[in-house]
Amino acid sequence: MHRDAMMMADRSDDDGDTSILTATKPKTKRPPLYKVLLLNDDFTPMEFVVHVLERFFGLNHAQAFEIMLTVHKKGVAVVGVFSHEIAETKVAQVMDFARRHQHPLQCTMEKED
Ligand code: TYC
Repeated sequence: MHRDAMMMADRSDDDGDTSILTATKPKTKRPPLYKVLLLNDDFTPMEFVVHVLERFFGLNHAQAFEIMLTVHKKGVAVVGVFSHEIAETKVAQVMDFARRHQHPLQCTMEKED
């Protein structure tokens, strides 16, 4: 028997096509987003927090005052949602500004679900 015929003797599917097609979605995964959180404390002046929110988060005075009050009453609030890099920059800007003014204001970031 011819060599190839021998090899094919017990294989009906002999063209290398296993007939298993795996459908794959073109993955265009969006990068994760991060919440920037502002934490309450007993010492940072309210006006300073309002200024921080206006300066670094582009909020108008009324919006900034409202979020400051939410943090003051509830202990924490989301002040914005950003890419990882932008969130890191905002946190660093707030932390540096608070440190330079000797206020214990804390700002952190957290991955969105
Ligand atoms: N609790 C502060 C006060 O009574 C005000 C404050 C608000 C501090 C928000 C921090 O993230 C903060 N002076």
